[in-house]
Amino acid sequence: MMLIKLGGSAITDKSKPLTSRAGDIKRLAMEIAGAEGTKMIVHGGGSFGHIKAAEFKLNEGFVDDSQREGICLVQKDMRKLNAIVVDAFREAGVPVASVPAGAITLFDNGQMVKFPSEVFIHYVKLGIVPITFGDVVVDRARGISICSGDDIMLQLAKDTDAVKCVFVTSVDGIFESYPPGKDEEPLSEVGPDTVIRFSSEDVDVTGSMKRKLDLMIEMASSGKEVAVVNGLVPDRLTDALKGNDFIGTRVKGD
Ligand code: IP8
Repeated sequence: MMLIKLGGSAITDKSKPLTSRAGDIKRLAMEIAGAEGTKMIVHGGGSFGHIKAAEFKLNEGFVDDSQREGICLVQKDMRKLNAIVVDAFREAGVPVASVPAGAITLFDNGQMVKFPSEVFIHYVKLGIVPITFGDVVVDRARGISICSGDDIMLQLAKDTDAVKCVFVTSVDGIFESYPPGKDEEPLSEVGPDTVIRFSSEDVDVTGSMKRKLDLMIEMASSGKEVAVVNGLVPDRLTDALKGNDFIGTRVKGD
C-alpha cells in the first residue's frame, strides 16, 4: 500500500485565493492511476485552506465568535478543492471515496487523539481509494484546530501496512536551507543527522518545513520508504511510485 500526499502547493496556486492547478491535478491523478497497488490519498489546503485559516487565526483555537464564519468558510472551501481532486480521479478511472477529516477527527490541545484509520482500510478492502484532506477539526481543549494533511499521513502510516509514503510538492525535494537559495539543488537523501538551516519565513498555519520534515523522519524511522517529489514536473511521481530512480529526496529514518 502507498500513502500519497498531494501538497497544497502542487495542487493550488498558494498566492491566489481559491485557485486550483486543474491541469496538474488531472495529470497527477493519471500518474497515480497508472501505478499498481493499493493507495490512500491525502491532500493539503493551499490557497483553499491556508489564506482564510490565517485571516481568521484558526490555528489559535476558538478564541472569538468572529471565527465561526472562518471555520465554516474554510471547511466549505476545502470541500470545493476536494471535489476538484475527486473529479480528477474519477476522470482517471479511479474509484474514490471522499472522507473529510473534519467529520471524523478529534484533537485535544492541538494533538490528534482520534482518527479512525479503520474506515480508510475498509475502503481499500472494497477496492476504493479513500481521499482525505487537511481540515478544520474539533479540539477538546481549544474548540478547534487545523489538522494538517501531514498529521493524517503520519497517523495512516502508523495504522496501516503502507510501505511507501510519497509527498508531492511544487519544488524538487528537500533543500539544505529554507527558504532555499537561488539555484540551490535539492538533497537526494536526508535523515535525522542532516543539518538543514531553517528560517522562520517558511511557515503556514500548520507549521514549518521543519515540522513536516520531522514527521517524515518519524515515518521513515518506522520502516516506511518516504520520498518527496515535485508534482509540477510530469512523471516524477510516477517514478517514485513505481520504484524507478526518481528526481527528488528520499527521507531516511534512524
Ligand atoms: O495544507 C491544511 O492542510 P495542509 C488545511 O496539509 C487547512 O497543512 C484547512 C489549512
